[in-house]
Amino acid sequence: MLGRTLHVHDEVPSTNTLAMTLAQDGAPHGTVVVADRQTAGRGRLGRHWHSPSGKNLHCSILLRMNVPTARQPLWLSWVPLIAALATSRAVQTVAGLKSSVKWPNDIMIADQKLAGILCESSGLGTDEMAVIAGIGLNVNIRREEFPDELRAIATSVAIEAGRPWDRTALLAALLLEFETRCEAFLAGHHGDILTEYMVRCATVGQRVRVELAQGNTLQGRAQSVQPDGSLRVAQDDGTTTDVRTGDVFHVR
Ligand code: BT5
Repeated sequence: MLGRTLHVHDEVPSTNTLAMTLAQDGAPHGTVVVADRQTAGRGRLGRHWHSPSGKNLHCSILLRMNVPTARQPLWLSWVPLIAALATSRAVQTVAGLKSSVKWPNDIMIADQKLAGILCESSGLGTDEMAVIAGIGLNVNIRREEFPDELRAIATSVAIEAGRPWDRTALLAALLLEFETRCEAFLAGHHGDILTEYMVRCATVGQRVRVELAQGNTLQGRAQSVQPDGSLRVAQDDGTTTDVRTGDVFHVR
């Protein structure tokens, strides 16, 4: 059960970093690390995650599952997508707010980022693998409290709902949504999760610009999310590319 072992801290550099250390020391499946504040909260590609005290949810969930080596790449591709789906659903269940997912794992309300996800793993090569799903969800931060560079591009549950929300209730709902979907995925209900993800994914059908890891860019229309979790983009020259990693921008 996710959260049966719970580490709660006032302040850590990064819940993901602490969760990875705990994983390497043998922490059990479902261990959750929560911190009120992060002094070095991390986004993808070394980016910073703004994590002030007393406002938002910063948590990292350790998934220690037995996944046959051949299926591990698929599992690794899907954990961030499942975490995004679970976060979006939890916000809707608890606060009644509809959000969408920008592929692969940004949770958005009207083009502003409500939550972000950073997944990290270790232990490839054996059947037992440890994946850390780190989730940063803006809960009670007010617009004027965001630093200048985030004010126009970020939002929070409180901004959208017009009142503060209980971070613990959101965490509990998130753990439940995440657990049921991880189990369904590993039990073979991959197609159901893909369908659910596609329904929430605002990227499908959009014109997109994708900045790829190697510094290349491609532009076209996002057609679908593929069973392997990649985003299929039909480019303007008629070719089709399945994007596995990259930063996606919705283009108007
Ligand atoms: C992410 O990266 O969106 C992943 C964020 C994961 C944070 C969680 S918190 C718990 C756990 N422990 C960690 O150390 N990390 C995880 P990326 O897609 O690279 O987006 C990063 C970008 O989002 C930044 O460059 C900013 O533009 C923006 N950003 C930073 N802080 C934000 C915030 N609080 N709300 C919205 N946008 C933010």
